Amino acid sequence: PKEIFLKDYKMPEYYFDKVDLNFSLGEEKTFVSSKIVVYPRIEGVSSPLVLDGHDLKLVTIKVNGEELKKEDYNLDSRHLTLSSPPSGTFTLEIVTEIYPQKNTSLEGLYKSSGNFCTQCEAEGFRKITFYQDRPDIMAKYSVRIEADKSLYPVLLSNGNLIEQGELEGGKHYVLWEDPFKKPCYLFALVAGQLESRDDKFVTRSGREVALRIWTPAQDLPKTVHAMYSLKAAMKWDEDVFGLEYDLDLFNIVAVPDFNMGAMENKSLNIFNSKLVLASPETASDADYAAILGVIGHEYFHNWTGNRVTCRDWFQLSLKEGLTVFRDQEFSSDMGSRPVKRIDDVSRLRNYQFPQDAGPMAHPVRPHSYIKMDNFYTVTVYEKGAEVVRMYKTLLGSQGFRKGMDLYFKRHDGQAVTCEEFFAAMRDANEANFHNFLLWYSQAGTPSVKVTSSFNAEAKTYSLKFSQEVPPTPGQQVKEPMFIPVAVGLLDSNGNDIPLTSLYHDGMLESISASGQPVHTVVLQVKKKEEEFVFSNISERPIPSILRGYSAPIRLESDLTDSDLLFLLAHDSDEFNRWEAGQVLARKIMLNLVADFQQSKPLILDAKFVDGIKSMLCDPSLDKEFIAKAITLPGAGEIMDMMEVADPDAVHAVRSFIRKHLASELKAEFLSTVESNRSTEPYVFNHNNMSRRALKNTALAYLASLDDPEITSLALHEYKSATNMTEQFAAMAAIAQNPGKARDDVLADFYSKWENDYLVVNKWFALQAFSDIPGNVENVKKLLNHPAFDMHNPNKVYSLIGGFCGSPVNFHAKDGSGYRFLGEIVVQLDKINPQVASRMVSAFSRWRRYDATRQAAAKEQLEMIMAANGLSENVFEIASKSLA
Ligand code: HT7
Ligand code: ZN
Repeated sequence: PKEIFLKDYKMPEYYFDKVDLNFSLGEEKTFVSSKIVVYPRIEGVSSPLVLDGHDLKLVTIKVNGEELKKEDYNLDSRHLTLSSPPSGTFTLEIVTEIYPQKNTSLEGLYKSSGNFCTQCEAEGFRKITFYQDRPDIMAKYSVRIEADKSLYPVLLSNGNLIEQGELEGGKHYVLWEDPFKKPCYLFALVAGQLESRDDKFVTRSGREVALRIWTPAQDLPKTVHAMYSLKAAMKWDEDVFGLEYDLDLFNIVAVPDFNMGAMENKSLNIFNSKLVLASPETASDADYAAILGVIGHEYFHNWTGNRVTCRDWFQLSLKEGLTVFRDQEFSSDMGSRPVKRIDDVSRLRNYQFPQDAGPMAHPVRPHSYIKMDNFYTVTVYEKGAEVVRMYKTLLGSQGFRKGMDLYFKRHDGQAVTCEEFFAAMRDANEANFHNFLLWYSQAGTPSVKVTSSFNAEAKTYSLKFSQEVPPTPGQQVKEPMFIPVAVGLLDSNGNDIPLTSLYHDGMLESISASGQPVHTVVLQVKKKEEEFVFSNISERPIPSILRGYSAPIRLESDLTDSDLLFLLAHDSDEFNRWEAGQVLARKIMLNLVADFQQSKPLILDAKFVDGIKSMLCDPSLDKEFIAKAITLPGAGEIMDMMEVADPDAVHAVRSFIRKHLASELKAEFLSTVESNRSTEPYVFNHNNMSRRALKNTALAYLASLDDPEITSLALHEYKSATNMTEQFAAMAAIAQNPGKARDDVLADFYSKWENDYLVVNKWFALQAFSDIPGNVENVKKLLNHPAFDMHNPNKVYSLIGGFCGSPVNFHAKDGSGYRFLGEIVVQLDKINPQVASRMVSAFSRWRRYDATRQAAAKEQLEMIMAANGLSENVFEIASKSLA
């Protein structure tokens, strides 16, 4: 397979002006005719025109109306090349034949539950017709679709509906026209038996936009929350960024078979139904929150991605990092900001940090790829969002908004690079961003150490930083990064000390320009070693460093356990309050892991138990915040901090602490469950979600005791639950312990929900993720369950992805978990390479484990590499993992 490099980017030799597509959808085959107005980049210069095409049958090709002969073009398995096209503007007409019914890769045009739909990002359009399939080719499209009327009564594409009518033989047609130029990855087509929930939104300039959410008729009642989310997102983007929707129609279609979450096609967003359909009985609070966030995300792409798009796929974070940042802010404004920040940082630590420390580590803007689909990663998305957040931290809200305004003013209708975004932020604020662009080009999570010292006589308090960016594949030597570190100082009563001035680089700088007291200052750490000295500090403070998690780094400080407990009790920055508890928990867990490995008895520090107790019983705290604060860091996070990851020891320690807390604080947990019951109907709002989150967390702790009294309590909660959040949590609590109660509740749940495939996926995931020893056998059985289907990505993610998330069973020392995944990957790759490559990623950190596990994982990776007809997707991940 060929590796593609950012440094090799070349402007296209030809541009496309107008594209007319004509689809004739059939049961056996589909005909796609395209008529494209082509013009050369340099007038009068003719060079070969290379079109991408994959799995296409070429029927005819014409230039300026004349059919080309075989000798006028060259066709291979991936390209159609016209060696000497006309030197001026010309029309190119191509007819291809494709087979959507056989397309199990779910990219290009395919069928999902009887309906036609498309997925073109990143390079799926080349599976529809021959085209320059690259995002810097932007054109205006018109799309005519004809199909059988009874089978496909609804025919949708981008833009406005211009015309529709009947045809002979029970067929009908529609004509859509999109007035905006777009790259082909934003093209979409949907055809099928669908119905819509209709609503409208009036933009602030008075444009009335028709909103339609399309699903099969029986699912329509479950689209209320999606419609609410869409309208909230439209309003938020106007309020916060002054960005209005630009067409008269916005369609969302929910499909059950989809490789990712959703797709922002211009005015025709296509969604995985998991991220549209919700009712209190079938969807959890987490599902409701995900729907809000993803509907927002795709809608926000209309400006950040569609109106201003990427020059090439290396720039993916230009649209994805920025749009994730925007959806994070949207969700924060709609719910609780600190809780959202905690969730986002946990996700970064649990998934992105390991990627940044492994063989697939790549910069936010990768330097190369074999298969672009493999770079829709947590680094591009989540770390990319952190990079955007840092601009805001450095410039403030108003400065950031000025930068966004300039970005749109300069680049509306263009395909641009990350430098252009950087330049807009810099120029709008006349800012000096030093070497900030390194965040786009250097991979690896920077490690920052900070030490403090207090000088009572001089009334100064110093913070000394030193930073290190670890080597990553292909990047051994790194330069120091520009790191914004938000800092506050607490006095002995736990109050923020007003900060007035500091010495830095031999200069005394004023912190408070307006004379107003400042409690958090953003230090700009730019060198390998750097000191900042606060003046006018009359007592030794406790520092609160990296408030709000102001940069995506690993921070090591000299805070003692009692400092951390103090911050846990008093920090005004809620993120850092939570963080103090997590730092303490991580320290305790790592020490206990060492004890476990040396067969020493496990003893939990009583102060830690007291800290958890006081959080649990503090009525002044937000309940969801308490739920987060009493939840231990994940096993992955702890393994990531070990020299050699030991899943058994981490699992044993985590279980020990959970049981110990449950037995010490049994009365408190019981009263938490009792006092947080409610008989009111389900509402998706922060207060109600917080109550449910705290109750469910307490119940999960209690269930770790494996006590029959608690099992009855959990069963009572399960039976009396009126919503999925509480019903599922109660089932999960019972399912922690093997036995009859577990078997019964799992069977009961399935019989209740067997007709709702999204709920059945939760049931698969719960069983797959279980740490019951030997669970691989149960998962193998579930592969043959009538509700499982390897062709549906959601089912694969639930059952196989869920299994790979279990530290105990996936990493079983006998290699059974690895063997299971190896076999599945080879099978799955034949059906859907994108999904297979996501699954094979579970092996990528195999070198982190002991020799026995390493050998077992390596064997599977080698077996996969040797498989016949391996896809480029899986090849790239497996080969890089072995390198
Ligand atoms: N921009 C969308 C990306 C996407 C995608 C990429 C590769 C393969 C399948 C895909 N489906 C959707 C989603 C988003 O981030 O908004
Ligand atoms: Zn996106």
